[in-house]
Amino acid sequence: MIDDLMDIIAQIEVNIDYPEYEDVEQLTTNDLLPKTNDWLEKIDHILSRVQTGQMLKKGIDTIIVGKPNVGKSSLLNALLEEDKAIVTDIAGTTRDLVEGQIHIGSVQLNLIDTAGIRESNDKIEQIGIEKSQEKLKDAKLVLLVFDGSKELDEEDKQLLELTKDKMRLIIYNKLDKAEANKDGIWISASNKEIQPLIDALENLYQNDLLKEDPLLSNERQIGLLNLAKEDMLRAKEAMNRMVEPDLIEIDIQAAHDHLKEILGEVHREDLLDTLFSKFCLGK
Ligand SMILES: Nc1nc2c(ncn2[C@@H]2O[C@H](COP(=O)(O)OP(=O)(O)OP(=O)(O)O)[C@@H](O)[C@H]2O)c(=O)[nH]1
Ligand SMILES: [Mg+2]
Repeated sequence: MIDDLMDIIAQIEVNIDYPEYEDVEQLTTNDLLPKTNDWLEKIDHILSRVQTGQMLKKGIDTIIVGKPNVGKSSLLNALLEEDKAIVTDIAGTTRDLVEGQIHIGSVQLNLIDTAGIRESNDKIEQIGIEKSQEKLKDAKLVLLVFDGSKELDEEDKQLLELTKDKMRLIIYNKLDKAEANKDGIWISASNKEIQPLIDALENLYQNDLLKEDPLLSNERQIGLLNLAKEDMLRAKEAMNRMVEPDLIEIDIQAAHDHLKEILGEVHREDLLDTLFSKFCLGK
């Protein structure tokens, strides 16, 4: 990420700071607009990585959803390796939310077991179902559980529809009394056979995005990054109003300074190295 930042800074310096390289007087709005768009895109990219990093630190809110009796609480217990939620063969056992945390590699999942979603006349169960639906809205990841020993029915299909815009994993439980005849993750929660799910979770959150990055954690730096974005947006807006390039450069310069502040203690030397290696400045 530091490389990405230095890249933007170096590019701005080439276009704005270093008249020897390109004649500043000749830079027109037409030249600057595509460049500014490009810088904005890069800043947004870094910001989205920062946000992902922050989310991973706090944990990913993961909701276990499904009809009653499919084995949601059994799955929670298997994941937690602890009998935290009550499991019975009575549909509608879980009424309140049951929560627990697990770690998959460096990623924390905040698990929430919920009341099975169905039409119910039971007042207490109905409140539980409403809580499930409320939690579903905020959840970042959905573990949608079906009973693999049965055909999907209308209620299952409604849950597929309800969660279709969410990041989700489709899980078929009770593999011990079923055949894996559909695409999905097949497990047996009550037998603690959940490795395919663990593997799927690992795959989901395993990419270089998540590698430790010193920039991901620092609130001050995130603030500066947002300021740089505002400067760039202002520059872009000025371009659209056909303001003098000189004035537009003031905003770009401000963005540059904010980005450089993020680098803080990173040595000036490194920056020059990047400049020289990328643009052969001064050679
Ligand atoms: N054969 C088999 N039975 C299972 C499995 N997982 C759960 N069960 C059984 O299914 C029944 C319901 O399990 P729960 O975990 O309570 O199901 P739930 O989805 O939490 O149900 P509600 O809380 O009512 O919504 C229990 O009798 C469990 O023992 C499994 O992998 N195989
Ligand atoms: Mg339950």
